[in-house]
Formats: sequence, structure tokens, C-alpha cells
Amino acid sequence: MIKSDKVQVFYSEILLMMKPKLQSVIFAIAGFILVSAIGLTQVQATQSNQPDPSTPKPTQVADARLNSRVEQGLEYFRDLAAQQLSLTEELLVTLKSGDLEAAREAYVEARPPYEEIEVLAASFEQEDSDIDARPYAFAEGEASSEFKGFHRVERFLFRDNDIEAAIPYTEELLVSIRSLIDKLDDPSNFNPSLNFEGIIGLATEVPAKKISSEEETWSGQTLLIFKHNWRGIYSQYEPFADLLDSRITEQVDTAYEACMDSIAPFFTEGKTAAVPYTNLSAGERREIVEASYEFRNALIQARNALGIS
Ligand SMILES: [Cu+2]
Repeated sequence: MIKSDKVQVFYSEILLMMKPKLQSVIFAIAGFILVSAIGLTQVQATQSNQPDPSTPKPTQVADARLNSRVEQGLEYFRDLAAQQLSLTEELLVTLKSGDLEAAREAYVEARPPYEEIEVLAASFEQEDSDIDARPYAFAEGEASSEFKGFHRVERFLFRDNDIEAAIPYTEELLVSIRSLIDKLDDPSNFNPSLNFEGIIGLATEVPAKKISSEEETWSGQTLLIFKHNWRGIYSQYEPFADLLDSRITEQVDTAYEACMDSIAPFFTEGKTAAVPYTNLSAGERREIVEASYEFRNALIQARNALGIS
């Protein structure tokens, strides 16, 4: 038992020992103090509200500063979404050529942009499902007609060797990506609180879930997913960095670099694909998990320091 617990127990014991009447007197006094305190803050609030309506309130100034950071992050994602569209168009062309090896390569090339953008998936849930859901997202698994997008294409190319079957799903993928572009163009879909939920959510999902290799089950490209998830997370945090003190930004940067270092040995300069995830030892995966949780913790500190809840 820690010290403060002892104190608490001590007070509650005293309270219990008192006669019920005395207890209610104490609660009444406490209630009176509370009510007067609330009254006082309300009076102060109305007083400070009265002058010049053109002067923005401190919270409005803070909101505007945070929202401009959200917008900076979105600008980066809009560029990525345009890249996602053209890479997927290239994938479709390759599929139609009928060359399976080339199609597999084009699939891997086409994966990175969305794996960054998905940080903000809560703002475009339908598109996220259509582009990137895995079979377990649906009650009927692969049998569900809702199972489409990249992971359906992945299955055809890397498991079933069925290039023909991948074509209509890639065509549909293009429609979903255009819809994603529309969502990213509308700033009302995004706000600092929701974005940070996504930043921290994905930073948790990597070590807690994706470490099992569930995302790229058939292509083996789990490390490519980690890399771009982290890049996407950092890209949305980064515009806020100038609002934070260096103690926190250094923690985030160090943790981010440690994440990237943990996977660097498995990439080749100038090549998109990583080594197959099954090549990694338990020790190597452990390093990824530890670095990733450090990154998550640093991001939580950043969010708290920004006063975003
Ligand atoms: Cu994903």
C-alpha cells in the first residue's frame, strides 16, 4: 500500500466513526462551498465575456493554432492520395498485362501511400474498409461481399495466383481512392482531437496487433506496413512540434528514429519491398515492439502537453 492510500483510508475511517447526523452536516457544508465556488466562476466567466466581441477568446486562438496544424498534415496526405491513385492505376495496367511477377511488384509499390493516410481512418471509415480491410473485419470473413480492396487483391496475387480475378477489385479500388480524395479535401472531416486519437491508435496497433503479421498475410510485407504507418503517424504529429517544448519533441524524435532503426536492416536502399516478415527472429520482433511502445508513449505526452483530449 502506498502512502497516499493510507491517508485516504484514515480519513474514510474517521468518516465512518462519525454519527450519521454529523456526517450530513459535513456534507452540507462541503456542498455549500462547492456551489459558491461554481457561482463565482460563472460570474467571472460572464464578466470576461462582456467586452469587445471581436477579440477572440483564448480557447479560440488555441483552436485556430491547432487546426492550422491539422491542415498542414492534411496537405501532405492529399499529395499521398494523388500518388495512391496513380500507383493503383499502374497496378491495373500491370494486371491487364498478365505478368504475375510484375503484378506482385506493382502491388507492393502501390501499398505505401495509404498505409500512411490510414492514420486518419476514423474520418473516412467506409473508404478505409473498402480500401484496406482484412477478412476478420467481417462476420463472414473472406466470404463477405464487403471484403475487397488491397487485401482481396493481395490474396489473388500472392495466394491464388489469379491475376484475372484481381482486375475488377482493382477497378473498384480506384473508385474508393477517388472518394478518399474527396474526404481529404473537406477539412470539416478532421480535428485535432480525432487526429490524435488516430495517431495514438495506430501507434498502439502496430506493436499490439500488426506485429502478428496479420496485415500482409500473403505478401509477407508487414515491415513495409510498419514503416509507412510510422511515417504517417509522424507526418501528422510533426506540424504540432513547434508548439511543444524541446524536452517532448526530442523524446518523440528519438522514439521515431528508434522505430525506423528497428526495421532498417530489413530494407535495401532504393527498393520498396522489405524482406519477408517470416525471416525475423523473436528478438528482432521484440525490438520493434519496444521501440513502437516508446513512440506511442512519447506521442501521448505530446498530446497531453498540447491540451488535446
Ligand atoms: Cu492498413
